[in-house]
Amino acid sequence: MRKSFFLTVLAGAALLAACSRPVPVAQDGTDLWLAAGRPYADVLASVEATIDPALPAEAFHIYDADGQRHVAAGSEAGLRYGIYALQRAEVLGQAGPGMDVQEQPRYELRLLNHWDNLDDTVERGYAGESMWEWTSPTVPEARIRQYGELCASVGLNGAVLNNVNSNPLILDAEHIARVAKIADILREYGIKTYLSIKWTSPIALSGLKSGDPLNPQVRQWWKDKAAEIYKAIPDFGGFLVKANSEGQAGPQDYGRTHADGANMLGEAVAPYGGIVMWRAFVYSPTSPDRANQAVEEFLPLDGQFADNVIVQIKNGPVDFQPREPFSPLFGQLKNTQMMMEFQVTQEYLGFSNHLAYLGTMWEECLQSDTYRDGPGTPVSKTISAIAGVANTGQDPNLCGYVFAQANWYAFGRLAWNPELSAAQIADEWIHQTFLKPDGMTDKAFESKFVAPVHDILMASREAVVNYEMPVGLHHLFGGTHYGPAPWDRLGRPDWTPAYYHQADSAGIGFDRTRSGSDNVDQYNEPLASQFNDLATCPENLLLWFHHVPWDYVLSTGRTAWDEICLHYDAGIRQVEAFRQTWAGLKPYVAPALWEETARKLEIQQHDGEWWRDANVGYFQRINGLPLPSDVRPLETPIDSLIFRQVRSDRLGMPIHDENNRPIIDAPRFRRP
Ligand code: GCV
Repeated sequence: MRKSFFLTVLAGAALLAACSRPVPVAQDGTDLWLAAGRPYADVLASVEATIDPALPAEAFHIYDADGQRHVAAGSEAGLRYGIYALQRAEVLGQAGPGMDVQEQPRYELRLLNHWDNLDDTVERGYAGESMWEWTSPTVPEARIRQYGELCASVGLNGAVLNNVNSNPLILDAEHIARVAKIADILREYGIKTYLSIKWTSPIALSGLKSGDPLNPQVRQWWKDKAAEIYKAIPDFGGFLVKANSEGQAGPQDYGRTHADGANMLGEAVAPYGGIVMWRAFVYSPTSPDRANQAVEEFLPLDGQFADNVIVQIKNGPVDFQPREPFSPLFGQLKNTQMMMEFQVTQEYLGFSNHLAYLGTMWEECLQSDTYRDGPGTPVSKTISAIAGVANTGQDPNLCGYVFAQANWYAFGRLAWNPELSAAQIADEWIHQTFLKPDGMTDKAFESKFVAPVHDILMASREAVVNYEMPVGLHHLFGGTHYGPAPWDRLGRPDWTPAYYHQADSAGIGFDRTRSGSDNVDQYNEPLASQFNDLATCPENLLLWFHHVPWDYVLSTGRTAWDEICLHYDAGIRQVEAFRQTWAGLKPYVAPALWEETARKLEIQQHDGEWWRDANVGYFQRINGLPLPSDVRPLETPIDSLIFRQVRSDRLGMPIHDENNRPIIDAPRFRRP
């Protein structure tokens, strides 16, 4: 009797446990952050929607009145943003009775830049071939519609379809007709279409002898081309231009300035309301400091650009590194419209293999005070537009990795409102992307799943900085931009890590102080003096601005060498901790997503170990110093890493073995 009673109780408890055990909802990441909300059409049908011309065009107002939810907006686009905002609020549990939210975007231009080539490869793309499928006879309408919805849901309103290293054929009749088809679809989602142009297009397409922006024939050619494009795409946005940069031709080849070139194109598109985005990513191998060059070339032109020209500036002065100070141009140009260029695709942060949430990096940049108009002039207030280099491709989940989707989302949200915190955006993204398991309370989901994933996201960028290039080190990459190559000192100096780390037996770091390249003086006071002085320079930028002896003591009481070693080790420990956390999250995530992330995190850890072993091992060869006692020994001796890089596939994706370790056998670097 007693025994059967216990058996019954046990069986009951087991049943209860089974019933209350969460059951993950099947999902595979192909819905991105629109996974959790009600379908757009349902949300729209459930409200009283009105266009109110009194509101700014892209603004919306969600409110309750007369027992009914209303969404009023200044235009169809504004209404779409309002409906998506409501959908998001519903997912976040912020759409209860009495909801009253009014918003409008901070910047008028919120664009993605696609570095997609006409042969369907994507420069720095890690999610498969071009999502536009240039080589296919038809345009991929379903994918473009999905892209349109995703962009609109976070408020993006423009897309540059092709690579800034542009192929002139993008402007031939055949491609203009194809671009028009894409533009017709994107328009339905409030997205304007733009193109990157090649400076020498008049020569390549029509046999002109010159590309001189002051040559009347060249000017007419661009006017005629603009007329042809606008005939096919009446609301065409305009041109993005990479000129006199990394081998691309430009107006300087004809003795003219960036302003001459940009204004010539500006004049061609002005009659149609078009704009020109002129990139400030310029540097030549002969200058003593690549970080100085954008200011050197663009400051003298301040005030010379036409009204419909905007200068597009990368967030940092070098090139999308895991950590850079903000580009000093943001604090220097006062009479030029400026546009931020962030990189959503993770060219330098582990491609679509590493979990690196970039919201924190962009927040750091946008909120940096430039002191341009006195204290309280953050980068976000010096710019009037924003662009992100896209991380999309043909992969079914569009980004190659579910966690890479967070960066597209974060970029869109910050483009809409640069005051949003990276933490809030991370929280939104998790709730919208991952479906709550069946049989799990909201409270349990928050504490057991959302909170730990949030913590991983928020720590992830710093982990990458730690295991790739801590304490202000930068550009230690090999040619693939995936993996370390601190030994590389052959070829064009400013394309080699040795140019950036300047390590020798005495010390390490790039001297950008007043006794070095004087990059510090491109910043406004008090930043210039703060960066210049070792005692006040932020230590996470120490080796960006200073060359210090290996035994220089930081505020932690440790030497520069020990600090470098410690950070490398800490980065790997962080990724180990992410893996451990993720292992515990298995009961709450669909198997497909859990497996993918578990594998990617393992790759990330192994890659991190490679970064540490290569960099620490190499610097140790130079300084002969032992590792500090509290960091773990290196795993792979430097002799088997030096002068080697990872094997890559046709699209440039690194290859890992069956144990998720990078295959590092491709020789690239000849011994000096
Ligand atoms: C599109 C870096 C990248 C290049 C890129 C360039 C740019 O150098 O490695 O792939 O070219 O930036 O932004 O123009």
